[in-house]
Amino acid sequence: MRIQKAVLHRTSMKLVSPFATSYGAYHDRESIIVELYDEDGRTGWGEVVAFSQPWYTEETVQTAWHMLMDFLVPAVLASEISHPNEVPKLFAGIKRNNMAKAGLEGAVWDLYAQRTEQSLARALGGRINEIEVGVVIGLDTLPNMLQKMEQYAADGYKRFKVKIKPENDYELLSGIRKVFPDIPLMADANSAYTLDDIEKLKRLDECNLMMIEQPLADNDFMDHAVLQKELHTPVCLDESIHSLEDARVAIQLGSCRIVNIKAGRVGGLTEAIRIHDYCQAHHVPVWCGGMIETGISRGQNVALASLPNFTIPGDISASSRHWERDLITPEVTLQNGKVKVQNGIGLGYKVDRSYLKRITLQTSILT
Ligand code: OSB
Ligand code: MG
Repeated sequence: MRIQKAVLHRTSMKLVSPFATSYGAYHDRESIIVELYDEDGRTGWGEVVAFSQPWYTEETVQTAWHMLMDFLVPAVLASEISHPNEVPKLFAGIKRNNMAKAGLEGAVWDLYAQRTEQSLARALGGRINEIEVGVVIGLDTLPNMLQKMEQYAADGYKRFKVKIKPENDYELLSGIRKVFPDIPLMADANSAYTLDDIEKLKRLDECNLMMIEQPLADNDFMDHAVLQKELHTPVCLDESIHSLEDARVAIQLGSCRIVNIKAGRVGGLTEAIRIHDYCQAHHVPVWCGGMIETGISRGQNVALASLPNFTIPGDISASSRHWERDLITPEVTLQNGKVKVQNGIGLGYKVDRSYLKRITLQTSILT
């Protein structure tokens, strides 16, 4: 296929409620929606999941816009592509900027699935028809977090992740355990600890967590390995894993026992599948992380999580978890705590163009 045209939409959507992590709180979500046209007039959709500030990775919406405009889109427009796994090779001379790359590569996957008349899930190698999912509760007071958990449990969520930080961890988690003694529960620190906090982290073993996600800094493979040896609770790495190579280092060093896969963070679905396959071969379970994304990225996550080694429910909540109205139809919904994998051709969700127009701040067309 040849990509004839790319349209970049810089958007902003308001969250239904503020979302707080150890880094700070979000009220609005800026993103870049990528729309690609092939030579037959088909359109494929992708989403850049970088945030407005570089707290989660080094990228921002603004850096991604620059990378797409000046390097990545021109590389894709200039090439004949027979399979989306060729897209990372087109970007081989462009270092990192994984989220910008993934936004474009995701749209090529959508086009490829359409051209080969299969669902995105099937094109990626997915097998199952519905996936188990979980929900994330941002940092807040214990009573507020408990109230949210009651509400999400009533919605059908069966796995819960809570954000923690050193000033708010054991009390919070043991408080949750008093009310929900057996619920599948995990905690995400977003790198808020150092190895000096090891005694604090060891105490969390009492809370019977499925895992603790990214306790230490993103480049701290060695310290995570030391920590994992001391903890009964499995460590899961999120921010540390930018590539298959990072996953290999983490698993070989014993830095984690579980890997969180986000296509955006690793440069696209192709690399996500490679990490999935490597983890599967090494008996390391994976799950699909979330980025407070619109339905385009959310829909890709649903497809990705249908691969066989995604054995732990991911942060793939319903559209309504973050949005009053999502960018896709149908929206992602829960049925008995599960999400159906779309079996229509391509992404399987339609982009709501009139809503896209309403949330767009800036558009750019490249040919
Ligand atoms: O660390 O997993 C994370 C959201 C934004 C940035 C980083 C993370 C998260 C989440 C997922 O925890 C929240 C969601 O998408 O509902
Ligand atoms: Mg995380």
